Amino acid sequence: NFSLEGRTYVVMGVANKRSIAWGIARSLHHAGARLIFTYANERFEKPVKDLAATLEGQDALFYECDVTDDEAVKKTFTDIKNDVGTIHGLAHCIAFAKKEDLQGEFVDTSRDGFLTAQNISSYSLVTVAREAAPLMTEGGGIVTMTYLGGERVVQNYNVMGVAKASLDATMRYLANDLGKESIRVNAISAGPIRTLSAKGVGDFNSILQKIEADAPLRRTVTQEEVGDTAYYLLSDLSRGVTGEIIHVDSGYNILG
Ligand code: 0WD
Repeated sequence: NFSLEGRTYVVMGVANKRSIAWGIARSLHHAGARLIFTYANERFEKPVKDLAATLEGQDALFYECDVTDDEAVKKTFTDIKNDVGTIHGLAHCIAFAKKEDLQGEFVDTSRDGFLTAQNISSYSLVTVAREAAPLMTEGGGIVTMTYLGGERVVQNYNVMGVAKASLDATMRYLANDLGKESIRVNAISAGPIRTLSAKGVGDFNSILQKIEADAPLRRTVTQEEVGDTAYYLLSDLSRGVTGEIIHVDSGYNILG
């Protein structure tokens, strides 16, 4: 039985209806899960609540959680523990880099820009996993979002590519630590999707066009396709899988 009925999942990083996190939320909702949404600051409270209200029969909960603040992360999961008790998994769909660091040459990256990208896009998974794991009393799944730019050079992705490389390694070390608690940690490497964050990447259109021209499937991927892979990784369908990166990218990564 691979229904998520009776299970609760935390979805972090819904900014608007284009967000990958929103695709994940819809897939989990369709599978019967109860959802908990976290958002970075009050600016996103209403948009997230309005979107969640469109999920029929969903009794969602909402918490503000700025992942750069350890105390805020701690408080979020203490509140979740008090309000719902056990959770069964979490989707971490959070990243940030300064716009000036997502164009031009990587060699010009400032120390501050480098550390900001690492802080929000990679370290956040450590602090979130540490606070969320104790709530996964029946075991669980953690999924994060990565990108090919962490494995090889992608024009303009620059500082975020280095942050994704760090996130990938973080995911593997967490998988090793949390495996003994029956918590699995995996990443989805999504092909480029037009979202708020993607707008910051220089010449994003040409990255999309390259996928349409060259990827084995000759098309870009959707939030729904990423969402269904997250459902797989957060359900018992993937019970033997941890520390893995699954590419949902129309096969683009296999090209030399
Ligand atoms: O092509 C793409 N769009 C790809 C995105 C390809 C491959 C991977 N990804 C990754 C991104 O790098 C990111 O890790 O997917 C993840 C989700 O990104 P997205 O869906 O493309 O972008 P967006 O809709 O802008 O969501 C980014 C979230 C926002 O959500 P919330 O609800 O928290 O506002 O990251 C959030 C941002 O606000 N965020 C933060 N959340 C908590 N604390 C913070 C922070 N300090 N900073 C940014």
